[in-house]
Amino acid sequence: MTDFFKGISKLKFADLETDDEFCFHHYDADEMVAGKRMEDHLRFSVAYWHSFAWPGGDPFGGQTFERPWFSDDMAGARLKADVAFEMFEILGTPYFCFHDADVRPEGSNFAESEDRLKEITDIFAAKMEATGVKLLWGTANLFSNRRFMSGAATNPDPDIYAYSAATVKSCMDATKALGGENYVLWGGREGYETLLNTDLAQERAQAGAFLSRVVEYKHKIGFKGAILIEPKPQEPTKHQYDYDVATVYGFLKEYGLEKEVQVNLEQGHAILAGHSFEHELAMASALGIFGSIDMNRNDYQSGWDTDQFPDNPREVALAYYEVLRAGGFTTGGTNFDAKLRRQSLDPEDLILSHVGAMDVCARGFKAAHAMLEDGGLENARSARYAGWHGNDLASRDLGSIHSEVRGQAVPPGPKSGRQERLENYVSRFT
Ligand code: XUL
Ligand code: CO
Repeated sequence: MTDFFKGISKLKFADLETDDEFCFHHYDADEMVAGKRMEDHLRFSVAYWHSFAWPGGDPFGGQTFERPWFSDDMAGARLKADVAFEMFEILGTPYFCFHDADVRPEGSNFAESEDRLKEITDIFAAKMEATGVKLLWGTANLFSNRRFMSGAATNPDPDIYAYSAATVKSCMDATKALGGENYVLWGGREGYETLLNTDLAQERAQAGAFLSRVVEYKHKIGFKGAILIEPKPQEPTKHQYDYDVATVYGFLKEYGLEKEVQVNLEQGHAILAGHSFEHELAMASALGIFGSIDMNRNDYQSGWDTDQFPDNPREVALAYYEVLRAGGFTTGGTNFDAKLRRQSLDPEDLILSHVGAMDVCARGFKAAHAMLEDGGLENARSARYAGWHGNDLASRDLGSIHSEVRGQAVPPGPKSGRQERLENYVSRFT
């Protein structure tokens, strides 16, 4: 045991009556909803990078956090792993996610970096066995190191493509070794800063080839998890190729990968793309590529990806409503890709930020389930499209439709969309 979280023991579900901060008020892992435990519905996951690797910088200032494991050696990486698993146990979060760069210091060359990743993978395996904590997804950090400044798969330099491919292989190997349920690709630098130096067609072809090789490798090693792309429109690049769900779907179709790859959707990324989170979820579900979620919010004023813990039950309810309509999670889960504000220095902040997020998610999830069970929205939706049920109009030619419409004595009139009534309905649950 480290002493980082000293004095904080495993959190329990209490109830709304207590004002004790160090317990859950809405999230009861064992509560049964629709025949399934809340823990198994929500599948919470802690993001290793934000909680344990992020130093607290912003564009105007550097590190604010001082953590005992912040060093560039393996001793720091091992201590970090100890603290991370202590936090998972305190929170009772069943999953975590990581990038290679979060968990091991960079080596002097690829081989040394990979050997270090393997050493940490073995440490994780033992800790996962001892605690029962599982890996929701693994991923490669192909964006922080300066070698990736002009892209990874889409870099103009083939040597960087090769380095990226080797890195993804090593991270897929680590993810498989740890029984990871998904492998995520977030293309932070797969985009451009200026069109003036960019060959879009070339970069797109490189991205397509890269993803095809990833899918081939998945099958070669027998990785049973899902491959997920995480869309984001921009930041850090001016334009990112995996802009949003619709864009990713077009790309997958072009390379014949729409049955092989799904999406990991992040609330803040949806907002940056000019969508709501529920839009992205509904779109992914409609296209059959919904996979998993990063449940964090953006500040609506700042216009960048602030990665804050969710705090809005209504927004969360609308998101989980779409998750439930899509059938709930299979390999996916609720990953908090969220970081503390840089003034939140205390170990307690790390715990309580997650407690609040888990409670808000539980509240939102239960509201979403109640709405779906009540059926108010689905009945209204179904009634709205009732005219299409059993109707062959869409397969008829324009000429036959034209003759029919010409014969109408009275043209069809508009019908209310009843938006406010539906919003009022949602307010009854949230
Ligand atoms: C960046 C982001 C990443 C991915 C994993 O905006 O969301 O942390 O989730 O690389
Ligand atoms: Co994310």
